[in-house]
Amino acid sequence: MPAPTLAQPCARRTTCPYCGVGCGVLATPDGIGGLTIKGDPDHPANFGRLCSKGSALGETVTTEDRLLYPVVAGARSGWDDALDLVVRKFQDMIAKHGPDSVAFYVSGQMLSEDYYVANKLMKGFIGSANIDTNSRLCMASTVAGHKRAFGTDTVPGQYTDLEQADLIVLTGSNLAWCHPVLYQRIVAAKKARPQMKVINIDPRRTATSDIADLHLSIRPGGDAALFNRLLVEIYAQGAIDADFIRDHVEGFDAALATAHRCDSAVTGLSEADLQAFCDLWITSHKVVTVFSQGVNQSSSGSDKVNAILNCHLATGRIGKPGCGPFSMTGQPNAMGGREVGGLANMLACHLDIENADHRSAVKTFWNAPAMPVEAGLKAVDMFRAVADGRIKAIWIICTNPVVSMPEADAVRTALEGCDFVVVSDMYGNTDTAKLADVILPATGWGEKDGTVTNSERCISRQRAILPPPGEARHDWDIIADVGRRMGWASAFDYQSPAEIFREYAALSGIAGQLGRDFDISAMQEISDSEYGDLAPLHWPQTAHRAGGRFFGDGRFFTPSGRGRMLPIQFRPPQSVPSADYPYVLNTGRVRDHWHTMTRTGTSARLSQHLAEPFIEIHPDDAADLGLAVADLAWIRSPHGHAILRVLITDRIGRGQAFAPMHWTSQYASRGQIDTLVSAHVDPVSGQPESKASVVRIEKYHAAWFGFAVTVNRPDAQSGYWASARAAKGWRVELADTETPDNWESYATALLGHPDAQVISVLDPARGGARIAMVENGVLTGALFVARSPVPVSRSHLAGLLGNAPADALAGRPANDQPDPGATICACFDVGVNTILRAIADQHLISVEAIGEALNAGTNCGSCRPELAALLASSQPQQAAE
Ligand SMILES: Nc1nc2c(c(=O)[nH]1)N[C@H]1C(S)=C(S)[C@@H](COP(=O)(O)OP(=O)(O)OC[C@H]3O[C@@H](n4cnc5c(=O)[nH]c(N)nc54)[C@H](O)[C@@H]3O)O[C@H]1N2
Ligand SMILES: Nc1nc2c(c(=O)[nH]1)N[C@H]1C(S)=C(S)[C@@H](COP(=O)(O)OP(=O)(O)OC[C@H]3O[C@@H](n4cnc5c(=O)[nH]c(N)nc54)[C@H](O)[C@@H]3O)O[C@H]1N2
Ligand code: SF4
Ligand SMILES: [Mo]
Repeated sequence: MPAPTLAQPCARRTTCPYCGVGCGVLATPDGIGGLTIKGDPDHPANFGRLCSKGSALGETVTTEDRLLYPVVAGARSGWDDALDLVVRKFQDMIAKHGPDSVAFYVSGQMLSEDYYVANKLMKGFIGSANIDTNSRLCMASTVAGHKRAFGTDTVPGQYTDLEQADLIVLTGSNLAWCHPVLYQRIVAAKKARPQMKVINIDPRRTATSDIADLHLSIRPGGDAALFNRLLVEIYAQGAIDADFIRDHVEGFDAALATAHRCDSAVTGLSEADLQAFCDLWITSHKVVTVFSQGVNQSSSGSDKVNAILNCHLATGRIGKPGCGPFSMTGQPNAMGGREVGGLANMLACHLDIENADHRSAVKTFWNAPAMPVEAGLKAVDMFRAVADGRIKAIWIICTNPVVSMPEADAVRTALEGCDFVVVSDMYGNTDTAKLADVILPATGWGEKDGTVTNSERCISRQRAILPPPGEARHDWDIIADVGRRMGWASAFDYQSPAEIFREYAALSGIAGQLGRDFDISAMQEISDSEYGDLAPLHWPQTAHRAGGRFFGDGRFFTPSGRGRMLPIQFRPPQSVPSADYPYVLNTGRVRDHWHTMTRTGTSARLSQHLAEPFIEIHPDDAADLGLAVADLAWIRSPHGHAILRVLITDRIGRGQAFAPMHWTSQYASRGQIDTLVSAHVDPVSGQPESKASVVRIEKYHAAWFGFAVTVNRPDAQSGYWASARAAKGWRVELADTETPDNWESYATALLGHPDAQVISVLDPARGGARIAMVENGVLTGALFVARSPVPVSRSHLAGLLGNAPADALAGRPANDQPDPGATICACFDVGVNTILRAIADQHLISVEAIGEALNAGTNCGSCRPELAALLASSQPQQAAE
């Protein structure tokens, strides 16, 4: 571990902008506009570790493609004109149709200060509760579950519980890829204490399963039934904590009776697996149940959460070292957004919109002219209201709903038909920004100042290190400016995020007096310089208390002060497979991309791990569908269609499929997965069921397949294409059902090198073509075409860009130069073939040995689960490329 000193004299401490682990980062300007990045050894989330995404942050602060000035109706504008237009349009709508005719759709990636100001403007001043956030797609079921059980939305424990537990149950969480540093903390803890056990519950096997002593391939949606079964077993085996229940819990009898009536066969798990799970849970005294989107993104998400919480309440395994339910937050400030009241059904500081005392306290504190009395529209309903014209103006900040909302094509149509759409983003070319009347350039990570709260309630500073590019402004500043222009000068007269933070901390003190848990009033008089230097700390922060766990003392925030167990009935996913749509489509994340790829897509290193949108299907299903390795397939649902590369694997069950959520129209012709996903929601939380839609899969009958590399961004027009950054340019996969007349002119249009010397080898009889573009003696582009997926070495060709074109048309390295294959270790750029060769030639038998031989896995460690899988595979996998 690095020494706990700053690595370089001018390194600044900040926080990673990706996942909810909330790692501390040391960022040092490199003098040429970029940053060098290291993990902060003193941050309590990561103690110096970073994953592949965090390590690559320096590459993503490029100003390429950034939006540098406001855009109105497609043309450059000044800030005054743009903001005056926003104000005029919003005021017009409000005057004509009332405050509920406008809406804000915001994001768990805004800093708490940005978020607080947006919420204040909408709820206190515009007077509507129509502000909702992408956290509705992410955490809403957990929020609802926590509030039902605890009377408040609180994560009871802290990260050290993961290290102290005897058993960690990971359900609906691919921690190895989505919270990699926490995963590594668990790996290290398990190594130090081999008696520690891990259970992974996920319909498919993932990188996370590698650490599991038991993997349960649960039927999609089965979690509530599984935890109901556990509750029954807990009771049957006498493992309840009778004192804790008597003194601190209500609803036990009803919860148990309902659980008794639930049939655990719906989990699809064998009796032996069910029993093994229950026995291990019951006999391990310190249990942490980690849950994430496999639980939340379900039409029974809130019930799944409460089924889990029931088991922890019944055993008193909550809020004690090594014990508790642990919801992993996704976004860097998903938790902060919950604290500032970003959801349409909440007020700031864990106060409730539907509670008259809470409303009036906030109204008085803000000196607010108007406060809504009931919850606003939740994300899915909000975009439906845009579609049917109830909402006539919407401001979308820091999120890309045309890609990330279910039934995404309907969201697109809704925004196309909306009278007035404003988008604040770092980039002007996102699928959502392209539909905006006004695009406002926002500063991004590395340029802005504020706070975020991670999964364990730790508040950390993000700090500005680089200057804003062009005319970009901070989100809080843009929103406050609109508030002032709307006539509320003093309420939005903020000069700095520190000032906003003080106000927010003061409001939390009032919330504390009203009996709420979120109280950081100890910081309400923090000075600008103290705020500047603020070290990470856990809430609450009051005169009496600093951080710590909740509920171990049996005190809850319900009216009775007791924790509530709920009777939970199993409900299957809403979409039911049929003859037309026989497969259940599960969706989620890959290791090196972040959501809609606006930032990770700019990094060549992060784009090499999985360079193309894909769909995992079982080998037997592939055989039924006539699909072979590397074929393309049409995926159709009742809502839309996509074309994806087929990845045949027994990690996934029969009848199921899995596809990543990341690809957008910037990177693929038809890779947007949310066009397929149904907008069924959980009735309590309003969270969409993003993990269980139904689809049909059919072979895409390509007349030809192609692969190209180019130093320019490719202008792909074919029926299928997917592009990714490479070190010196781009790589692009291609296919179409029609064959172009002339490959050379096709290549010129695609690769855009009109003056290049063209070297080509054409084989019309076999439908093949190999074309290289050479300018000034170096390779600037190459295209390979064949009737079946082209078997050239992607990484080798991408590496030839900008070099002498000697053997480019061979498509493979010469015999004396081995082909590294697809990147596994992003930090040291080590490919799968290199690793497989080293395992075979050097008889490597451990991940550590691979590290010694090749460096792979020795920096961020994100690829260690894949290295383990490569070691474990008795038949080394065929390289993905
Ligand atoms: N690399 C990377 N990391 C990220 C992100 C990213 O975009 N990229 N995004 C961040 C965000 S915002 C979030 S919310 C988190 C999400 O983090 P996770 O929730 O860990 O990630 P997902 O891949 O969405 O889904 C987790 C798993 O749920 C499984 N699953 C599906 N249905 C069920 C079910 O019915 N029951 C159970 N038990 N499991 C099921 C899926 O197969 C999947 O493996 O990741 C955060 N971290
Ligand atoms: N099918 C399916 N769909 C899903 C999910 C799934 O598992 N499956 N997961 C859901 C979940 S959990 C989540 S969290 C969402 C995420 O979905 P989104 O929030 O739509 O995804 P991002 O790509 O993170 O979008 C953030 C946007 O904000 C911009 N941005 C970045 N920083 C800033 C900033 O400081 N200010 C401003 N104004 N803009 C900024 C980025 O360029 C980007 O356009 O997706 C959801 N959708
Ligand atoms: S685990 Fe990775 S993505 Fe998450 S906060 Fe840490 S460095 Fe960032
Ligand atoms: Mo999320």
